Amino acid sequence: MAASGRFDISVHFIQLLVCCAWLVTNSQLAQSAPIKITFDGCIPGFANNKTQYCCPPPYKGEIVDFCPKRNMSKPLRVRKALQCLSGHELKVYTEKLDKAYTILRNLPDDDPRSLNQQKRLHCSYGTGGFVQQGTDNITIDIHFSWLFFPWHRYFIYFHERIIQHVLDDPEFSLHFWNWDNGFTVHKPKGARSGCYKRGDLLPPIYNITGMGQYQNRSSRTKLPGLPVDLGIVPEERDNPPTRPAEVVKPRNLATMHASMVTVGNTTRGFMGRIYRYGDYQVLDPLTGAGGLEVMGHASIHWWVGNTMGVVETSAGDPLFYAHHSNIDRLWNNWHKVPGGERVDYSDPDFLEAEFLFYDETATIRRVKVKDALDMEEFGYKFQKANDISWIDYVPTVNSTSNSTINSTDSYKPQVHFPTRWNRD
Ligand SMILES: *[C@@H]1O[C@H](CO)[C@@H](O)[C@H](O)[C@H]1NC(C)=O
Ligand SMILES: *[C@@H]1O[C@H](CO)[C@@H](O)[C@H](O)[C@H]1NC(C)=O
Ligand SMILES: *[C@@H]1O[C@H](CO)[C@@H](O)[C@H](O)[C@H]1NC(C)=O
Ligand SMILES: *[C@@H]1O[C@H](CO)[C@@H](O)[C@H](O)[C@H]1NC(C)=O
Ligand SMILES: *[C@@H]1O[C@H](CO)[C@@H](O)[C@H](O)[C@H]1NC(C)=O
Ligand SMILES: *[C@@H]1O[C@H](CO)[C@@H](O)[C@H](O)[C@H]1NC(C)=O
Ligand SMILES: *[C@@H]1O[C@H](CO)[C@@H](O)[C@H](O)[C@H]1NC(C)=O
Ligand SMILES: *[C@@H]1O[C@H](CO)[C@@H](O)[C@H](O)[C@H]1NC(C)=O
Ligand SMILES: *[C@@H]1O[C@H](CO)[C@@H](O)[C@H](O)[C@H]1NC(C)=O
Ligand SMILES: [Cu+2]
Repeated sequence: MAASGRFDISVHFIQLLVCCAWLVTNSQLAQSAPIKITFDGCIPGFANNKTQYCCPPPYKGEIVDFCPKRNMSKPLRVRKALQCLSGHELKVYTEKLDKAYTILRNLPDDDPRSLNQQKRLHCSYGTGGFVQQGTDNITIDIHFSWLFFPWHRYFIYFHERIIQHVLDDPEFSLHFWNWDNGFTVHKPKGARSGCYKRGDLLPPIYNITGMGQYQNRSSRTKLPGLPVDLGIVPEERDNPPTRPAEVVKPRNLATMHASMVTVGNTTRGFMGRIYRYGDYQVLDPLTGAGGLEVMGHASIHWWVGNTMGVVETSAGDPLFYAHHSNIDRLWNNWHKVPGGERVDYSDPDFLEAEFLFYDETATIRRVKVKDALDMEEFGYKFQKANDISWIDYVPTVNSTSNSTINSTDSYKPQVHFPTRWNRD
């Protein structure tokens, strides 16, 4: 960040005045450049010691720039904590998920809005399937770097729009799996709309056999009353132990405290490494990711297991989107945790990085990281939840995250596919 400090102020200034303006000059000035994605020349990716075939279907239309813009005459939609939905609202939401995911599962396989294609897009972005625009063979991963939070914000936002479209329900919101909160507490005095129930169990509405949002998950998820384990570490990912509540509950708190408060008290510690044009993707989360991405986010993927447990299929489990809705919420709330240096990167190579996504009309939209940073522009907010449980936690047990994250930025270049492939 230091090297580009000179440009930070001006870029922020321009950003305030013209959201969505396409800056063309700063990257040359900074003698570096942002990463840009093209779907052309998509190649098979590589993950979990296997070649992964997940390129998007051929696209003939035009790519249309997209910038989220809040409609000021509408209230913000509220993404709520799943464990606090009840009665009629719970029933209606359960039915909406069922209908939406049944439709998405049944769309033709080459429709980019189908659940299968959304899964494959995440797979391409997460296994080195795309090559950086302007390079021959430098592949991209949107994990383990500063791209993690903004990319996933856009990804689930477009997913939400696709669901709104197929349900013809513009108010549909991706309610979140509040897995970070293991404690039911009394509503604080004066609090109105918050959720103060524990949320660290598998959300029951994603576990109804026969419904569209159901997925066969690991044997751990079949044990009623077993809380999630945020302490599953990379070495355990293929065969995570099932640890009981008395072990995981205190450690989950310590892990959230580390990810959000201590390890996460700097931009690097929370958001992950700097990642510019020409940088190689890393395969080791511990050298690139911020605290929450590894200890919290990844542990949940491994705890749920089966399709959710590996990058090439995780976005094929509808629970992915409720999980990432919580990640999106935690990014937003991180800025408000007291202490430390809690600002997003302001480096132009971060702000100007570009991604492509399919919208609800199956049009490819080009988006920029800088337009993802103000969440309210997307037209939603999150219900308040019991974050104070881990903010105020005084560690008495070791978290997993404070010992395993390596925030040193050096890493080994890794190129997996020296030859170009055609679309699979
Ligand atoms: C990766 O796959 C190759 C070939 O399929 C195999 O020989 C090798 O043992 C595998 N490595 C690991 C770590 O599983
Ligand atoms: C903004 O919201 C209002 C009220 O729902 C609606 O009438 C209007 O069409 C919206 N404007 C845009 C640009 O979507
Ligand atoms: C569900 O997943 C488990 C592994 O967790 C597997 O053993 C089982 O065969 C799967 N069941 C079905 C119906 O696919
Ligand atoms: C999820 O559903 C399965 C199948 O109905 C059931 O066996 C399991 O106990 C449920 N999981 C939880 C956590 O209740
Ligand atoms: C972050 O926390 C660590 C210890 O947990 C401390 O040494 C460091 O000074 C803190 N950094 C900031 C910017 O507050
Ligand atoms: C790591 O965990 C230990 C034990 O919980 C704690 O004493 C220490 O302060 C933690 N370090 C950081 C950087 O959070
Ligand atoms: C916590 O971590 C520290 C440093 O890594 C270690 O010395 C200590 O034994 C650990 N404590 C527990 C209870 O595991
Ligand atoms: C962190 O990564 C750097 C660079 O890859 C390495 O030199 C260092 O030993 C690592 N530290 C730990 C604790 O693994
Ligand atoms: C990648 O491209 C560069 C320059 O275009 C070339 O020098 C290098 O050999 C290529 N690497 C591989 C592994 O193909
Ligand atoms: Cu991901």
